[in-house]
Amino acid sequence: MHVSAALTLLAGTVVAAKTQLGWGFGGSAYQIEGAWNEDGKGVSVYDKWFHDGNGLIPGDRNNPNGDVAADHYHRYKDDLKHLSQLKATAYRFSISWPRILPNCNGTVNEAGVKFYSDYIDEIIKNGAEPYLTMFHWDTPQACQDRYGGWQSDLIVEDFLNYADILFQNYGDRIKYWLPLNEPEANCQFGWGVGMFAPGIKGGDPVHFECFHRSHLLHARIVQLARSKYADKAKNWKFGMPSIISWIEPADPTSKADVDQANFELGKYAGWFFDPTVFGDYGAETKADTWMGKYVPKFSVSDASILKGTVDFIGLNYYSASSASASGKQVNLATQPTSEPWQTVYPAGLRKIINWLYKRYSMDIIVTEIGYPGVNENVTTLDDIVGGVNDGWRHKFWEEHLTNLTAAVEEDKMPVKAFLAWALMDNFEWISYWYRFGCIAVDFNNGTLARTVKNSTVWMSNYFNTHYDNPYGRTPQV
Ligand code: PSG
Repeated sequence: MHVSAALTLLAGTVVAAKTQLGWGFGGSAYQIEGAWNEDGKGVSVYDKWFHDGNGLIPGDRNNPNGDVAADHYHRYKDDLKHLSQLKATAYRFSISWPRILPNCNGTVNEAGVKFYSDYIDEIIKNGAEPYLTMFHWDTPQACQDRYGGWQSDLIVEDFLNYADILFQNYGDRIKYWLPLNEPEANCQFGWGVGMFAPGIKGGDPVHFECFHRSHLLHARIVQLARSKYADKAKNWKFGMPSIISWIEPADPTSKADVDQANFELGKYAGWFFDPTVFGDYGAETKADTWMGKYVPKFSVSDASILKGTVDFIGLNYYSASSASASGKQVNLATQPTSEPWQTVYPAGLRKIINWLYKRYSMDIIVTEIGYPGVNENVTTLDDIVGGVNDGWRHKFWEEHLTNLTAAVEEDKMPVKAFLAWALMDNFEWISYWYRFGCIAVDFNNGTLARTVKNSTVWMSNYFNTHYDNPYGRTPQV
């Protein structure tokens, strides 16, 4: 049932009510907060990783790390004012686990608990619905030192205790919970390949086992919420944001290519989302020659607690590729990007939404989507990395939002929110070079001054003319 079908009579004119769809921005603690050792915060694996001199790009700014980042920890009140100024209705943030439990031994840092309580109040004051991410990869270093972090089942009990603290302290104001952001990427980069903190090169067996553990942990967190906080949890919504690219058949008229593309989509969706919806990895995941070798089996009891532990599919959409039976590839890119792993393909947003809905029949929330800018050699649309007159990002939003609206209005897809990555320029895990922010941060001369990018003003206008606020919050500032 679409709200747009409803008609309201207003002062003699017929006004069609618009579809309700939340919109706003996202961010993660390590990438923006800074204040890495303030107010009782413990060391995270990323603090140690960069302090030890890892992850540096030759020739990049001197020893980049998240020690200061965008200094959001000190400037959050001013930063969050942009939400009301831009009339955003939602904001996704992550909690730094080591601010809450600095030593991984159960001792709570009350200053950390208070910081995020004030933070949530500030989001709400600015009229936005808070989406809380419990974990965006900044594991306490103490958990790594004690038992190898995500390589050990001991992390499950520690994390459950952490989640319980968050439910207890923030459950009166938070409805949308994202326990783990892209746990597969965390496991792959941190413990499998070892290119991100803590740099463990455990290979495929560790990567798959770590992700399997993440699924089981997610299930236990939701189980805890629904048992211990049953009353509130009736209104809570859980999701597991995962990055999934659209895969296009190289030749859409070839059945073999279509089957191949579907198989490849299925193996990723079946790895990331199927366990949370159906209680098991997907058939394609198990059949894949690589994944099939490593995905562990869920026991009958594990499967029963896993099944149904998400209320929406959390889609992080950044990229697309092609697949074919013959190995032929087509280039889908519609515009340049400074990220080597990104292919900008706006039509893929509409297609992946339809594909996911067909598989899961569930609400979909775009939990991340964004564009890092282009480099100085490509200036025809007036955009350089870090620029405010960001024509390329404007094109990026305009084409993706056209596809979003087609999915919602024409295809009748239940997309409930769209969270642009990110609120502000930030530390992109290795460098400040990639500027995903909707608000520019002046890292170049160190002032960290904020300026709203032109494309963001355009996006705000687009959402406010096309969609209604589903959350019923209004700014109190
Ligand atoms: C993006 C890119 C890769 C893995 C994961 C992401 N990769 O290297 O292929 S997801 C997402 C992440 C957020 C980043 C954003 C942009 O959750 O923290 O800032 O990508 O890279």
